Amino acid sequence: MSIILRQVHYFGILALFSCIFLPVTALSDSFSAKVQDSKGKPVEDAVVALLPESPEIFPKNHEEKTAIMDQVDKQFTPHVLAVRAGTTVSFPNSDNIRHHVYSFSEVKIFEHKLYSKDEKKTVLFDKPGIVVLGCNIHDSMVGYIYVADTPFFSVSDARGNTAINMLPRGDYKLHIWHPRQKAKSSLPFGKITISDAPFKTTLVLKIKSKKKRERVNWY
Ligand SMILES: [Cu+2]
Repeated sequence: MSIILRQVHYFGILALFSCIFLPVTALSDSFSAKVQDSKGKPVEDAVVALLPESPEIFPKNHEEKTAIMDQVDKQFTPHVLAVRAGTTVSFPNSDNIRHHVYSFSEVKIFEHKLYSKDEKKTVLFDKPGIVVLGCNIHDSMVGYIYVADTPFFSVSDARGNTAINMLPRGDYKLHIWHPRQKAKSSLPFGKITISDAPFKTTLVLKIKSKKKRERVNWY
């Protein structure tokens, strides 16, 4: 296992504050993690997903959601997008040139042939898994969509920070994924428990060095 988890529990003073200031009906709390490489540098574009151990923890009203995977300066933007299964993703083209977006990934195979700025293209991602995006015209374009089997996920920012708020209390399996990690699947990390205090942790992930935005085939 190439990941080391260091948990920092904030019981004690924080728990005391929670007891004093939170209403008795508060049934959720927050999770945050800092993702680092083995040298302690922040890792951007890592997906952290929390899968509830009890299915009843899922929010009852799952609204249809939409998300955007843009194309800007011949790059997919964001580089990594995370969505819940059942989400429709829009693929606008913000460049003044045409793109030809495709995926050969088993999770969702599709193709939007050459299209320009004013055309609207969408895809429904109904199965969980990892989708690799490419452009037939521009080989250097590569993007990823992580389709999560949970509404509880976050993608790390440039400082390696992830945050998930309004988490129902309970036990979760923590998964982490990054396009340049060595393992070929989302890594199950272990269990965490969300109780009556913010849960904070650091995740150390061994990834390949970033020479360029090379294509990594996940299908
Ligand atoms: Cu293109």
